[in-house]
Amino acid sequence: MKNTHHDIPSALIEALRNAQRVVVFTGAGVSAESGIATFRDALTGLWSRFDAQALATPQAFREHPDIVWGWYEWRRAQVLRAAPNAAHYAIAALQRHVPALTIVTQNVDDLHERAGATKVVHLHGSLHAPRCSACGAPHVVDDGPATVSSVIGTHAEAHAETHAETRAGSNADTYADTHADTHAASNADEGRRIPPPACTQCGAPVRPGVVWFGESLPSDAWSTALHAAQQCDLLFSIGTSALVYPAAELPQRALAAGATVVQVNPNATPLDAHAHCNLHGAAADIMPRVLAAAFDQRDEGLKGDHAP
Ligand code: BV8
Ligand code: ZN
Repeated sequence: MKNTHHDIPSALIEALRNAQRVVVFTGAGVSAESGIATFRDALTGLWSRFDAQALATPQAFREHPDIVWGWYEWRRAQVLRAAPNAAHYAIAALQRHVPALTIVTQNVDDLHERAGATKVVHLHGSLHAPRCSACGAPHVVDDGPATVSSVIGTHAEAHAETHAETRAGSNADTYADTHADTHAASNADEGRRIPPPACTQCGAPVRPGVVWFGESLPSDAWSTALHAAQQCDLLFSIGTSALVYPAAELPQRALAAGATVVQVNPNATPLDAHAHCNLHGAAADIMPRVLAAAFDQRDEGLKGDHAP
């Protein structure tokens, strides 16, 4: 795609202006500039501290509920302290310009909603929807200040606790951070073991309201996302490594249905070879420029300030 405005290819600007149905498909990278670690980012990614794929499973929760619940509470506390970034706000603004824009996210945070987006489709659930692991009853976690600060261990406590666990040699360490010593020293707010609360209806352990590896996606979320991808004129794939299935199928379904597919990611992914346009950069930098190039200029044109 040639010619640019705000360094955005003019063909993309035209496609977005003319699109009736758009899908914005996001992954952990769209929340990176809000300080939420991505799974695979080599420096800050959660994979490097934990074997996230082992923690994000029903088996890990069955065998080590305190480790898994503590990890999710640590992540939930991070989200409570985070704020939406410019990418979330630009995507929410796009939703107000495009006749039908569906946001489909793999993320379990609520930053799209907090930026003003509506009807966000969560393929992998939410950190804010814990439920009973047995009867499924929704559970409300007390988020008083004491709870949030108790989840974020102090540097010394977390370090001492990790050392004690390591000495105890519990087999849970296969799930805990295998480099706890070094990471605890470099990360004052490392998570800790927290026993999951008991369901107020049946007493079974409460679990995070997310989709774990090996679990099916919520059928209504998946069918809504699949339908939107197959019907859209244009799909943005933003901040995802395109490795987790079946979510990673969505851009492929859009391509197969004849849509224009645009990828926003500072790194290459398997989608690079198939997307019509790869914008290699940070979402918080690129998405505001996409919005400005496509709609601010046309608004200016309408006001007569600048001919489009
Ligand atoms: C299922 C919730 C079936 C928990 C998550 C083929 C078909 C179907 C299934 C499979 C299949 N092959 C393998 C499977 C199994 C598995 C799977 O996909 N495994 C992978 C590892 C190969 N899939 C499943 O198990 C799924 N279930 O298929 O069920 C079934 C059928 C019958 C009966 C039973 C079951 C369930 C998958 C859901 C797992 N749960 N999350 C939690 O969050 O803890 S997925 C988890 O990974 C997160 O949601 C996260 O979103 C995702 C990681 O993906 P990304 O979002 O892309 O994040 P990542 O860190 O990888 O990448 C970030 C990107 O951002 C990078 O590219 C980086 O460059 C970029 N970036 C960084 N900074 C920026 C940026 N981009 C823009 N701006 C920046 N500033
Ligand atoms: Zn219950």
